[in-house]
Amino acid sequence: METETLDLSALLQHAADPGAADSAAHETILVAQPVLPPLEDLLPSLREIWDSKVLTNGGPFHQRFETALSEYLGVEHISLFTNCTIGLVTALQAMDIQGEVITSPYSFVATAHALLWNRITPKFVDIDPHTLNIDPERIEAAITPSTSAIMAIHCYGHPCDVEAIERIARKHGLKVIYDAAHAFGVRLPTGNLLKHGDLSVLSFHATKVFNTFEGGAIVSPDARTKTYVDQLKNFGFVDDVTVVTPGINGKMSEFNAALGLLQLKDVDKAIQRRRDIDRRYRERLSAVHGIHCVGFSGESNANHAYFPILVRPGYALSRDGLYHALREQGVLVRRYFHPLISSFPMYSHLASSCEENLPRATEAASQVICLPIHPALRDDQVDRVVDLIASAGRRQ
Ligand code: T4K
Repeated sequence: METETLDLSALLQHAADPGAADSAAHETILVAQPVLPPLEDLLPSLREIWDSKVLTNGGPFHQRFETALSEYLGVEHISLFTNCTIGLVTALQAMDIQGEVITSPYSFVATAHALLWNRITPKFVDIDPHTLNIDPERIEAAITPSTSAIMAIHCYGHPCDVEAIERIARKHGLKVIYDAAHAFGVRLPTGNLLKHGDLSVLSFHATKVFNTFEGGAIVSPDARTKTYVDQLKNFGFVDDVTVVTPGINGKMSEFNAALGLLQLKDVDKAIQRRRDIDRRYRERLSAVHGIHCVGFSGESNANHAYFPILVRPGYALSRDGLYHALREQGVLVRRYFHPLISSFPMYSHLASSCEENLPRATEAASQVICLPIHPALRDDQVDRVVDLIASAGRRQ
């Protein structure tokens, strides 16, 4: 994701046994760490899979997980996917999106790549400086006769201004696809976030609030759309001899589905722990001059997928200065989402990629650091991260 190369297995080994590699080193604190059920709890499901030898293609665990997930999320029509990226590529196919799509440059690169894989041109629009989501006020000016959709991201799990986006979409006859990779379990005070737009796409990647190792899902508004999405993720088959559309293989395997079914049991507890960590960071960081916490405290409907801070000019170090200071101490923070997608070579030639068009996204990408947040993170580790940020700021 970022340009530095990570030796993940060495990293994880060090995190599990920090003293083993270097007894003098500080305990490594990862930015994210997956929640896993006790292995024993998964074994009966694995035995069932081994006995039946049904490994994929919509087997019993796939069906059970899909049903359980739709109940948990409060949506009627959901299709499991192998990951969110293939889900995004498929969502664009399902809506027959072509030409130009308005999107945010402040996201993981998969958002825009899904457009390129469909030979769609992204049209980057600046973000709202408070939410870091696409700014609806900038969307209308970016619409051209070639625009067919808006692809908005609920960045860090903070909901987009869905009402405003949908008003614009209706007025101009555009589709809306939400990249909801970060938004598992997020609710709006006014209803279900995942029911907004034409389609929403979730990620169940290892680093997410809810994981199936790899995985994802598309939320559809009605049974007809879900059926089409299901055909698209299965090569376009409707029965064993009929192919109606050039589909892809986006199916979730029985292993991932069995894990997902089990993971649902503890996800609320995991989100609650994230909420406590979020609150602790905010309380303690409020005393550190120049550090701004994105979002706000006590968001009861949030999932606390990430804990982004902005390192502002009032802080004694630059963003990169703090980033390196923390990493030197074993706190493996990340700069999600720096660099902006629009600066990558396959996008930088686009007129909408120029910095003058994206001043707020450019500023956010130059100031952001995502601090560690995951359910296994202890209070003393949170305090250590905050103390390091406070003391690095004082030392200069
Ligand atoms: N849209 C948006 C807005 C997204 O953020 C993403 C993915 C997508 C779409 C596409 O979703 P998927 O197709 O992946 O379902 C990570 C993830 O790979 C990526 O899924 C995620 N967004 C992105 C924001 O971050 P990296 O390169 O930062 O991950 P990595 O391997 O450096 O892991 C971060 C930390 O997590 C490590 O320090 C250790 C820990 N970790 C990671 C893995 C993979 C573990 O403890 N265990 C693990 O298995 O990209």
